[in-house]
Amino acid sequence: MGLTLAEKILKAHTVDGAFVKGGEIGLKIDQTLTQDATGTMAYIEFEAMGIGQVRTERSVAYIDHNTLQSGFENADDHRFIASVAKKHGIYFSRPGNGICHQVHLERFGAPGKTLIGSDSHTPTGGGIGMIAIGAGGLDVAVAMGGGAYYITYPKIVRVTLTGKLSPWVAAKDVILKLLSVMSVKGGVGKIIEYAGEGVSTLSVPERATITNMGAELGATTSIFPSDEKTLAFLKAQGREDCWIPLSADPDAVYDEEIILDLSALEPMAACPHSPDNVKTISEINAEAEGGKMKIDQVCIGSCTNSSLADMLKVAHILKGRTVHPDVSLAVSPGSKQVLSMMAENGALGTILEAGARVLESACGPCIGMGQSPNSGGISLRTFNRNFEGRSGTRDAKVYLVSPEVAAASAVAGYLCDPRTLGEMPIFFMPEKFAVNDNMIAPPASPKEAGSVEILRGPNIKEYPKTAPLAENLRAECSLKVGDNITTDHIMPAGAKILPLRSNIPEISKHCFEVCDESFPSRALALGSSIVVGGSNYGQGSSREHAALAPLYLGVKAVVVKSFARIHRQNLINAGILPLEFENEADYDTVERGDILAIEDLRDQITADEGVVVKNLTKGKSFRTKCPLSGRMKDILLCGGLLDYTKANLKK
Ligand code: MIC
Ligand code: SF4
Repeated sequence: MGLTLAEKILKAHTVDGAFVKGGEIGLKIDQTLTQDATGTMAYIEFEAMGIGQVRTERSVAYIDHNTLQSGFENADDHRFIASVAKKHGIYFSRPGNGICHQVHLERFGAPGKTLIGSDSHTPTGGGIGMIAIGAGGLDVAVAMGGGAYYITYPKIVRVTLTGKLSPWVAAKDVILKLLSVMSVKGGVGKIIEYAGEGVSTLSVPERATITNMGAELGATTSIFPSDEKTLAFLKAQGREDCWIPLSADPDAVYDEEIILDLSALEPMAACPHSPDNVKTISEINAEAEGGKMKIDQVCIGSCTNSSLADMLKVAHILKGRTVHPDVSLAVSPGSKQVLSMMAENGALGTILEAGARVLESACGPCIGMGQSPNSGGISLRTFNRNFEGRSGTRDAKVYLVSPEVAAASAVAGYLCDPRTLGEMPIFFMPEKFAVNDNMIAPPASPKEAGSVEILRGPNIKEYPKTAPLAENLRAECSLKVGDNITTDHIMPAGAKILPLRSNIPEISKHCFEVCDESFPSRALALGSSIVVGGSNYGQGSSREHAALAPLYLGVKAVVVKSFARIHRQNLINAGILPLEFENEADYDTVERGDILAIEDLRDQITADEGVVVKNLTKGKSFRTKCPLSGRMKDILLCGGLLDYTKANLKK
């Protein structure tokens, strides 16, 4: 039986566990990436493990999220990461060099390699034929130390692309369509593998837009074959040496197949407040007053849509036009390379002339670092997430669209189908890109590493206290939330809170504040408590702070209908028990304030037969599932991955 493309790479990297569906496999990791918002904590953890030099082929630390320096905190974190990188053999991409996923694709990604990154959009690398997976910072720290990264052998979904995109229809519309078919939880436990004749019609940046937003499907990762298009991309970057052809065997067996006809797609948008709430532009306008949805803001950029090709499309649409007087247009090119090339070829001038506000090459508005919309504002964004409040304005309405829709709408002042602009401009991509890695600082040589001093600012605090899993647990339900709770609900980001990423006691004061402002003080006062939630709990980002803040606040267990992959792993890594209702109806029987008890917890975890939770207030019991591999059990029993790793290193 042949192998799928993903299976080929997974198999070549499996160093632990049997290569069987549903089992846990440990993967050798070739490359890692971190960004600054998760990186400070990841490097605090790396340091706590006491490992010297990284043991990967390539590890890169990017500064791209917390670039608004409205106090000393972010600058101190940047300096800390720079010094750790220099000391431990990690390449350091300086602030201004661009968004981690865009830069990694341009300068480091390679077909057939494995990459894990402390950011959920790491699967962007799948656009170039890598197995690239988002993970918590602690998992990345372990991989940097040479440890395997563990995943459940996923189901493999073949998405067969037929036909060819029509003019003005974009890669963004492909992934929006898939989100409308599969939903934000449809990809959990799956790898999405693209195949079919439509693949060769898509460039690497287009493929990367699609694999990037595979994160929104909840998928473990997404991957495209490595072909002539991949070679052309690598050649343009002067990196053709790392190209290898890669595709599935003709007799590969898939768990599911979805057929998507590219020719049948039309411009679409994900409506507030979920990436899978997808409608066509014409449907949305038809529902709006006067048949046109007026807009207040347009933001173009993010790791999803900030390539040179995206920027050139935008420039062509804006050429000779002016941004509508009621609209604020912000453009953030994805990397220094993209921005320099735009400056050289005149696209930057065109965009400026049209009235755009050009921002630095960073995440910026995508993570609420500035550009929050006006009250109740309608913002069109080429980004990947439109969760409530993420933009920094709680009552804003964010629509996710392609660069084509974004630019056309910025000029029109309302949500505009770009097909109304007539012929699509034709332009050619340069064969060679401007390569200048002067903003990527190499690490010190192993000889000099010893004398590199780690520079720590006063905002950098230690990892929260952990303890081995208790024998018996008796705790109050401190919070009950509904379905699809995102990590942006659990641990909000934005310009005010992000500077606290290396200070768990302070950042914890904002935990769950979107749902219930009194939660942090209540949980802290209780000392230990349990959170109850619905399905797809913890979807979205990889931020382990959504587990570390609850850990600090004394949350011992989270009982939900189902979990998102990375967040569940982050809870285990933090030593917090992730339980799932065996019977979802039991969710309705628990209320905030109920006293819950679990007896013989360690034995129940070891026995692997589920965990019984007694609701002492209601005088009832319910059963929960907690499927764990042997390794995961040991991690939980130890009190988390940090303690587990330290204990194993001692051995
Ligand atoms: C995001 O897009 O939500 C982030 C910010 O990039 C996160 C990481 C973080 O919270 O620092 C992610 O996607 O993992
Ligand atoms: Fe940055 Fe936004 Fe991409 Fe996250 S989704 S890495 S915040 S650009």
